[in-house]
This record gives sequence, structure tokens and C-alpha cells, in this order.
Amino acid sequence: MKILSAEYETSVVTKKIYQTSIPEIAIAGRSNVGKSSFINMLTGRKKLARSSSEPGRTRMLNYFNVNKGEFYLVDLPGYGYAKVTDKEKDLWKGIIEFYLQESKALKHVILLVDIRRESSDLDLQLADYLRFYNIPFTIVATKADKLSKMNRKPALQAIARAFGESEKNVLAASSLSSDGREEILSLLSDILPNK
Ligand SMILES: Nc1nc2c(ncn2[C@@H]2O[C@H](COP(=O)(O)OP(=O)(O)OP(=O)(O)O)[C@@H](O)[C@H]2O)c(=O)[nH]1
Ligand SMILES: [Mg+2]
Repeated sequence: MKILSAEYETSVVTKKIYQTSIPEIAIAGRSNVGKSSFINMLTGRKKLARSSSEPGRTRMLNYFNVNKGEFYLVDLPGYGYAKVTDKEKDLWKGIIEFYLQESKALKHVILLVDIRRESSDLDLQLADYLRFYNIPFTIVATKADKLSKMNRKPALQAIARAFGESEKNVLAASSLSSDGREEILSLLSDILPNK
């Protein structure tokens, strides 16, 4: 898989879904885990998805059109941000769950977790939710640059154990160094229908 172009297409704020027949790969994870940066790293476009050191930046579902209609990368709002009201938390959860259930073109979810952190209940809940609805997903442990290469493997093993997933379903990535990019592109090739 080669990403030749990537463009912002649209944002969805409410429970209104953007339904097209173009396959979708959604990027989910806690607020500030690095979802927007991950999209930028993957597409090679530094400023495509807005990343920020201030958590809770992405409040909508943002659709990025890759290779002029080959697939969408969908940047989901982050969950678990402490500084918002319960009402707002429920709203975001509702938007994410609605999207996951209703999107007809969703092919796969990339669940981003921080390689240095213990997985949170919300991450584990999302994984349960995806299993329940039979939505295939891969866990990507990002910010791998924060660990030495030697320490990455045990961190990935611990994440796999916490989620009850096999180790092959947990990949390491870094949006700073682009480590893991090739592996993820090859995962996307396997997921997406051949053209
Ligand atoms: N060292 C390092 N920092 C990263 C990496 N990915 C993201 N960051 C930093 O983490 C912070 C959050 O990144 P974002 O990409 O905005 O995170 P997000 O998940 O989109 O956040 P929300 O939209 O708020 O949910 C920023 O300061 C990034 O520079 C990475 O791979 N390595
Ligand atoms: Mg974001």
C-alpha cells in the first residue's frame, strides 16, 4: 500500500453519519494519545489532522480521503479527557458508538494506546464493544519513541495481555520517528479490498 494523496474531506459533529461506499478505517483512542499525529504520520502530511498538546482537541469525526477515494481515515474524538463535563463525555461516547454501529463502510478500527501507559478501563471497554459488534480492530501502541527498542517488546506483550489479544494484534508505532509505518500500511493493504 502506498499513500499517494490525502485530503481533508468533511467533519461530522452530530449523530449524522457520512455514508458513502468508500471503505473506512477509524482511528480511536484516548484523548491526547496521538490519533491526529498518527494520521499525519501515516499520510506523510504533517498538518493534515490537527494535533495539539491540549487534550480534547478533536471533537468531531473528521474524514480524510486517501488516494482520491480509495479509503477514508476517520479521526474519532478522543475519550477519557478529565476536564469536560459528564454531559460532554456522554455526548462524545454517544457519537463514537453511533458511528461504530451505523457506519456501513467501516472496515477496521485502529485502537491507539500509549506504549508507556497501562491500558485504561475505557480502552478495554472499547475493545469489548468492538468484539461485541464484530468490528475487526488492531491495537497500535504509539509514542514508541519514548521507549528504547529493547523495552518495546515487553510493553507490547503487557498490552496484549491486558486486552486479552494475541501479540500479533498489537503493533508499535511512533509519529515522531515513523517507526511502524510500513507495518501499518501493510495491514491496511490486507484490510482494504483490492482495486
Ligand atoms: N513523542 C511522541 N509524541 C507524540 C506522538 N504522537 C503524538 N504525540 C504528541 O502527543 C500530543 C497529542 O497528539 P494528538 O495527535 O493531538 O492526539 P489526539 O489523540 O489526536 O488528541 P485528541 O484529538 O485531543 O483526542 C501532541 O503533543 C503530540 O505532539 C509520538 O508518536 N511520539
Ligand atoms: Mg486529535
